[in-house]
Amino acid sequence: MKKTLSVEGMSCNHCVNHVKNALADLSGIASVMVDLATKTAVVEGESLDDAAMRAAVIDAGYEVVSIA
Ligand SMILES: [Cu+2]
Repeated sequence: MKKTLSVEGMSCNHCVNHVKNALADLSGIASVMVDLATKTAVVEGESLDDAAMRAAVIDAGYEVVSIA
């Protein structure tokens, strides 16, 4: 399964890593790719919990606009 999160608030590579690590720490997530230019995080894994992913990104200090 693969999902794309639209994330607001990232301004540099530090932010990218922060979001990436926050998502990678969640269970069920196999890989995370965060792109600063498109403001997206693409996650792949066995089971992706939208609410958990949203909470992790918010906890890290960023906003999730959508999950598709
Ligand atoms: Cu930053």
